[in-house]
Amino acid sequence: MSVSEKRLADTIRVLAMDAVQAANSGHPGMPMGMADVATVLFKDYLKFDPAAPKWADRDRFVLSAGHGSMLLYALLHLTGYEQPTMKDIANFRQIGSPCAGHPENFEMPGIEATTGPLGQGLAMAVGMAMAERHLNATFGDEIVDHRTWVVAGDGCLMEGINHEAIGLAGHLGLGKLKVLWDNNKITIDGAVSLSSSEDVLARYAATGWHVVSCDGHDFADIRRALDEAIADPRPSLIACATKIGEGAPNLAGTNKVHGSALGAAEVAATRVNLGWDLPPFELPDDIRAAWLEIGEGSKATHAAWEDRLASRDDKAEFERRMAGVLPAGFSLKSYIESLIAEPKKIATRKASELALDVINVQIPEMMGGSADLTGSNLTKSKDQNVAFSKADYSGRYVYYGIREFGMAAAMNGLALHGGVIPYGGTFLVFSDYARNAIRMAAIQEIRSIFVMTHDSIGQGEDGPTHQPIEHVMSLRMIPNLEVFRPCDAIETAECWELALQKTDGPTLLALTRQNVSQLRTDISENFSAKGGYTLVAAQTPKVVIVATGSEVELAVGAAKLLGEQGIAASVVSMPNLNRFLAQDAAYQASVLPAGALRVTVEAGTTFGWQSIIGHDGLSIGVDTFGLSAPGEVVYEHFGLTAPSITARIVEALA
Ligand SMILES: Cc1ncc(C[n+]2csc(CCOP(=O)(O)OP(=O)(O)O)c2C)c(N)n1
Ligand SMILES: [Mg+2]
Repeated sequence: MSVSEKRLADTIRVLAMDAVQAANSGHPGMPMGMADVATVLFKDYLKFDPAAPKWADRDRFVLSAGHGSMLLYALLHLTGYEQPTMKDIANFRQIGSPCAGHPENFEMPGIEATTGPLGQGLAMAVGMAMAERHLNATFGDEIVDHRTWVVAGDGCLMEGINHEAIGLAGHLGLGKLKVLWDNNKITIDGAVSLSSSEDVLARYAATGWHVVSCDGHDFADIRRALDEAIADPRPSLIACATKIGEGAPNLAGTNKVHGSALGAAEVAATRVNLGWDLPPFELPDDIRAAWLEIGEGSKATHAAWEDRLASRDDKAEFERRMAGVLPAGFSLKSYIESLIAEPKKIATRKASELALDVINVQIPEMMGGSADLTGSNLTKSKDQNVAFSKADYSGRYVYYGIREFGMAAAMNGLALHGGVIPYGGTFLVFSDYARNAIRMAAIQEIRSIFVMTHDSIGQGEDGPTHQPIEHVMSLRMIPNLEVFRPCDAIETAECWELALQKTDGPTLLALTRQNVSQLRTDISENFSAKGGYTLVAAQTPKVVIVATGSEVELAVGAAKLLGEQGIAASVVSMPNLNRFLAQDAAYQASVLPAGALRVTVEAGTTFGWQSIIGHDGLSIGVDTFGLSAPGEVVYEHFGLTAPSITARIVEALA
């Protein structure tokens, strides 16, 4: 190769600088600072094939410092991915260009994860590295043996989630996880020293990581550090000392290059400094050819891998799992029939466990876990008797520890990697801790399944800190997140089935701690799929009571009491409000007939139920924090009993 590494790296610098300048928006400093490290990584270490961006055994590359998105766009373009084109890069941050402000996994192949919320890229990479080890243990070195590389900034390491993520990775001994830290000592406000004086390397070392430092602008030294990292069996933090905005003669090393265009004068000065005389978005032939050659670097490795896969008996099974397709014949039908034969009065968390017992034997790629609440979330199925651990990566149950955010982000990484279907539990009230990862699952259109138990004041004695109030409704506001609150064992099985079938987004199951009666008798179809349906019909009802989860039983009781008073009331179970609101008007009208008083009952905020009751209905719920007492007592206190609900309805009708 005739082009120097410096020149290859400068290509990234110039593209990043010019794209940000054209958009007059973006972050040139990070790509310019990490250009040398990225060049070495892509040239000599990363296993990738731009012609086959979904190649299952490729190394994963996660740009955790997502604000430096131009680094990734430049690399994808230069190494020969179909996208982005130079035109896309010239339209950086504009509508229609896949080169969005931060990398978005659905925009183009080669972007492994959507990043930008600092710290989460690295935390998702932990999940990817877990998936790699699990599939390696299942299918062997021959077809699964790759690394997960991360570029992270000071911000990624400072975020709280970093503690959770590296604790998990260190404990699990994820030696194929290699983090390149852009150690430039600058963040937005200025020097890192303004806000931080911790010994990052000591922290990582204390967590079971291998740490090594290098000069991020010295190609030989970068190679030395990468070689050392690869040789070490532990996950590695490679601290790359860099200068933010390297190449910009006046602004490099300052926070001014973090997040704004360099400006015409500094762009011109940088061109002079780098000896770059071409106009923006034009590349010399020799540089273009050299970068494309780098893109071809793993071609032979990829071809050999395809040959190995082709000769394997388990090829179809491996490909099925990686494609995220459920096993042929997967069904919960006979389990649901068994519930009809023998109805169960159990908590929906227990119903979820029973469903998982049936699901996990049929779907070997299910990977469960809990943030230290296994016995409460009931997330561990009978066949999950081997924990996923350093000693045995074939295990299908993850003890995530008390790391809700870390767990949710790792689950997203597992889902992004593919080949496994992650689910994990905690108390619903702590969904707040995990919330941004839940949101990121929704943005990334991935199948992470969040099992959130103790879903209301019914939680009882632990009191207001542990009793969700606003949670279910606020989670419903996240686009592309399916939120289910099933009312009994049958609906719980239906909701699990829907969660598994949803391949382009996450699902959250809100499940009770307390027992609920089995209410469903008609199992002719998965009624939960419609979001809401008439559970108890009434002839020309005067009242329609819409309820979710544990309150459906109360609604059924209230409807009965109303009937005794000559007031016809139907009951609608609504495990998924958004799904119901997405049904056509005719279906909605059939469930909510005009003229009937609409009442909603949910042991949580009444905010948001206006979408069902309109201006003249009645919403019964809990709009304050809960209180510590046995669950039934708390329900009673808040008027959530069949007689109280009945009285409120009679009053509203008067
Ligand atoms: C969770 C989160 N908080 C805040 C931000 C806003 N933000 C983007 S970059 C940045 C500073 C990051 O510093 P560093 O990682 O050192 O990046 P550098 O300036 O070196 O490029 C901040 C605060 C964010 N993207 N995500
Ligand atoms: Mg920095």
